Amino acid sequence: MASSNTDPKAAPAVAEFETEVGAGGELHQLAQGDEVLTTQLGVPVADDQNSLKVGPRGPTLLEDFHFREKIFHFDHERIPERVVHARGYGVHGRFTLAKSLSDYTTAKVLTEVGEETPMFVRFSTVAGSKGSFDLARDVRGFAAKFYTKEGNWDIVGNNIPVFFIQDAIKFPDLVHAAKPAPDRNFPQAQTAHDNFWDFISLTPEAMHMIMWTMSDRAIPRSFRFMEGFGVHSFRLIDAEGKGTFVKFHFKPKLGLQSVVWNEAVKINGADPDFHRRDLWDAIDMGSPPEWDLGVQLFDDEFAEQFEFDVLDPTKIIPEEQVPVEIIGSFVLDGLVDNFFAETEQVAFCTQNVVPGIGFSNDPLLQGRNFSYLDTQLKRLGSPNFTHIPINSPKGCPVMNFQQDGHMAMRNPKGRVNYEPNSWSTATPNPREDPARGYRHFPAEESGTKVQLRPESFADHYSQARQFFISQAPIEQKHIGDALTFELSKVLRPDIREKMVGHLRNIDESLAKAVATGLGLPKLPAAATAAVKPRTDLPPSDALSIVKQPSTFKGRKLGMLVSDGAPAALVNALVAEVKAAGAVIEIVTPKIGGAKLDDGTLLPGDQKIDGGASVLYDAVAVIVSAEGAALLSRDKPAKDFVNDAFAHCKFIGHSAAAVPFLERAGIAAEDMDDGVIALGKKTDVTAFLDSCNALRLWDREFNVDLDAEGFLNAQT
Ligand code: HDE
Repeated sequence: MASSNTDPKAAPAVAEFETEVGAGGELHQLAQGDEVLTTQLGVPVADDQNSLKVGPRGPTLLEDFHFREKIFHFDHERIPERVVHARGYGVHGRFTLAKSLSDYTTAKVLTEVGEETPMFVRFSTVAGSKGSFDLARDVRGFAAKFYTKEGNWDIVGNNIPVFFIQDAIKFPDLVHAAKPAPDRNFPQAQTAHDNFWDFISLTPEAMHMIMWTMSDRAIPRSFRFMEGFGVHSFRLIDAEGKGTFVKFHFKPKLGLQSVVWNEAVKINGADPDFHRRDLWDAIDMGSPPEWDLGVQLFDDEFAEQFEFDVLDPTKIIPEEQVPVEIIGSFVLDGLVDNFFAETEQVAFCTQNVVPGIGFSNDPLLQGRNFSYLDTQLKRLGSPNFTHIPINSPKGCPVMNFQQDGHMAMRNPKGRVNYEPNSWSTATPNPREDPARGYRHFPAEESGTKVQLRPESFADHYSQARQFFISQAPIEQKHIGDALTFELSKVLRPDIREKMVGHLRNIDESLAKAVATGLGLPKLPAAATAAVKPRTDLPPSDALSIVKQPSTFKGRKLGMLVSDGAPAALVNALVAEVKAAGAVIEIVTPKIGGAKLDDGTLLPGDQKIDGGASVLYDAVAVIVSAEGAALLSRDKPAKDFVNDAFAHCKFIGHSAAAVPFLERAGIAAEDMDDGVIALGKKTDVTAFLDSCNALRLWDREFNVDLDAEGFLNAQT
C-alpha cells in the first residue's frame, strides 16, 4: 500500500514510506528515496512498529534502545505552561518605519525610515490554561518581538491600555483570584466566580480595568480586529541622554470588532479555536492582517500637569489630549513552521529593550522587569533560552563571554572567556562600546525607602467613568449585561452588593441597571472613595468600538444553501463577497453540497450542524421552497437563523426562504432593516453595503430582556 501526502505542509520532513504486510503478518516499512528513520543519534531504525521481545508474545527487552529513547523523549514533551497567558498563538511579521523619531531616540528601529524589522507576535488569553477555548471573556495578550539591528526589543502588551493593579506585588493575588479555585479547580478561563469578584470588590484600583474587561473589548471577534497597547509609559532616549515619555499603540487596519456574549458562549462550543483558526486562515489565504504602530509622546512638563500620574498603569492618556502619531506599520504574514518551537518557546521580557528605549518608574513595569526572566528560566529550563532560534536576535551578532549551562548552543571558541584580556589574536574578542552600547536613562532619584502608594494614584473611579460615558448606548448596555452576568455567578450576595457600591462611583445608571439585573432589593451605598470621583472628564470617542469606522472587508459571510436554490443569486453573492474583500463559506444540509436550480453542484464548506451562524459576521439564506420546508424541520438550521437574528447580524435571503425564517422564530412583524430580501443583483450590492455596519445594534433592544433594565436606568 503506498501512502502519499499531497499537502506539502503535512508532508513528513523525514521520510515517506511504503508499508507492506510481510508473510508472518509483521509490518515492514520500506523507505522511498534516501530518507531513513533514525534514532536521535542517527542510527537507522529497522522496525518502528514492534518493540524488541523474547518471541512475539514474550516480555519486552530493556536492550531496545530505540524504544526506550522514543518513550523517554515522549514522556518529556511538555514544558510548564505559562502561569498566565498560557493559551496563545504566534505568527511572524515585519515592521516598516514610515516616520523617524530621531528627535527623541537613537533606536535605529524607530529612526531608519523604510527599514524592515522582522517581528514575532504572540496573541493570548490570560486566565485560561493552554487547552482552554479562545472566546473567554478576558484580556488578550498582544506581545511583539522586534528583531532589530541593535538587538531584540519586546513590547509585551495587551489589547487593553490599562491594568487591574498599580503595584506588581499584587499580581499573584490577582491571578490566583482569577484562576480556578485551588480546592475545586474550576471554573476554567472565566472570571464569573466568587474569588475573582471578591478580590476585585476589595481592590478599587481595578475599577477602570473592570470597565474594559466587562466591555466588548474582552470578547474580540478576531485577533485581527484588536488594538494593542504597551500600557506603561516608557522612555525614548536621545543621543544627549534626554528622555521623552512614550506610550505605544497598535491600531488594526481592518478596524475594531467584537462579538456579543451569547455568541461567544456558543462559539466556544462550535469552534474552541475560533481566533487561532481565523488568524491562520487569513494568513494562509494571503490576506495577512496589518496594524499601524503609533506613539503618544509627552514630556515631563505634560506629565506634571496631567490630571493623573503617568506612572499609574490604571490610567490612560486620552488620545484627544495627546494624539497617537502613526510612525509605521506591521504586517503579520508568516505562519510558524512548528507551534512548539516558536509559539510555545518564545520568551518575551519587558526588559528586552534596545539603545534609545528605556523604562519609566511605573511600579507595575518595574515589577514585570523582574518577573519575565525568572519565568522563562522556569519554563524553558535553562539560562540559554536565548539560544533557541525564536528568541535569538536576527539582525545583529551576539558576542559575549557568558558560557555553559544547560543546553548551551553558543559556545566561545579558543581560550578566551573573560574580558578584559590580553589575547589580541583571539576572535571574537568583543569589548564594550560606550558610543553604541545601551545607556540607561540618567534619571535622578532620591527619597526615603518606603512601602507606600503615591497620593497621585488614589483616584480609582474618574477614568472608569470616562470610559463608560465614552461608549455608545449599546456598548454601555453590554457593560451592564456583562457585570450582571458575572455577578449572577457569584454566590455571595455581599460581594454582589459591594460591586454595585463601586459602580455607583462610576455611573449611577450603570449601578441601577446592574442592581435591577441582579434583583437587588435596594441600591447599596456607594463605596467609600479615597478621592472624590470627577465627573468633568469629557468622553473620548477613541475608547468606543462602534464609534469607529467599520468595514465588511476581512469578514466572513455564511451562506446557507439548499437543493434547488437559485444559482444566479448564489453566484452573485459569491462574486460580491469576494469583491468586498471578504470570505464566503457555503453551509449545506449535507457536506457533499447542494444542487442549484441550474443543475450545478455547489460543494459545501460546512454541514449545517458544524456551521453555526456564530462563526460568521453576516449570513445569507438562499434556499428553494422545498429547501425551506426541509430546513424548517431541522433544529441546527433554525438555530442558524435565530442566532444570527439575536446577535444583530445582517441576514440576506431568497424569497422562498421567508416561511423558513418565520418557522425559525423571526416573525414577519420583526423583520427589520437588517433582514434583507435578495432578488436582483442590486439587492446583493445593497446587502453587502449594509454589512459594512457589521451589526444592526438597534435590534438588540427588541430581542433582549435586559434591555428593559438598561433603558429604565437611563431615565
Ligand atoms: Fe505579564 N507575565 N505580568 N503582563 N504578560 C507573563 O511571562 C507579569 C502584565 C503579558 O505571549 C509571564 O512568559 C507580572 C501587564 C503578556 O509569551 C510572567 C505582572 C501586561 C504575556 C508575567 C504582569 C502583561 C505575559 C508569564 C504584574 C500588559 C504573554 C509567562 C506586574 C502590558 C507573553 C511569561 C507571551 C506573560 C508577569 C502584568 C502582558 C509570569 C509580574 C500589565 C502579553 O512573567
